[in-house]
Amino acid sequence: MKKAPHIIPAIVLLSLPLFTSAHADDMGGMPGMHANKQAAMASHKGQGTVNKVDAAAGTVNLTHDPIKSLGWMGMTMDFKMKSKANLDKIKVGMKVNFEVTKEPDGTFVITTITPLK
Ligand SMILES: [Cu+2]
Repeated sequence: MKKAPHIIPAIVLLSLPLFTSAHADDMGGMPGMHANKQAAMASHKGQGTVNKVDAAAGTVNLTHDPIKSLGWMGMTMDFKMKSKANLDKIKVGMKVNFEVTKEPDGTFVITTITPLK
């Protein structure tokens, strides 16, 4: 709930024990959104603001704008980083550009993240 306050609470409550990613939750009720292979392979560009950086875990919490190529609405969520090294220059409060891809296990991973200029 804290990560994605706009998700319908009933869905969050039902889904939290089963999924760790906010998108696994909110897309569970929208079959087809993330199901096509093109979306799984592609890199999707997003923009957002950094709320939290966990360099040790290699995760970042972002409030991101809608990402049309994924059918995502804007939300606040945790992302795993493809490489922890990408977090070197990322600080809390920064506006960032990022690219996200879907891993075979269904999680969304940030491949690049750069401060907005
Ligand atoms: Cu999201």
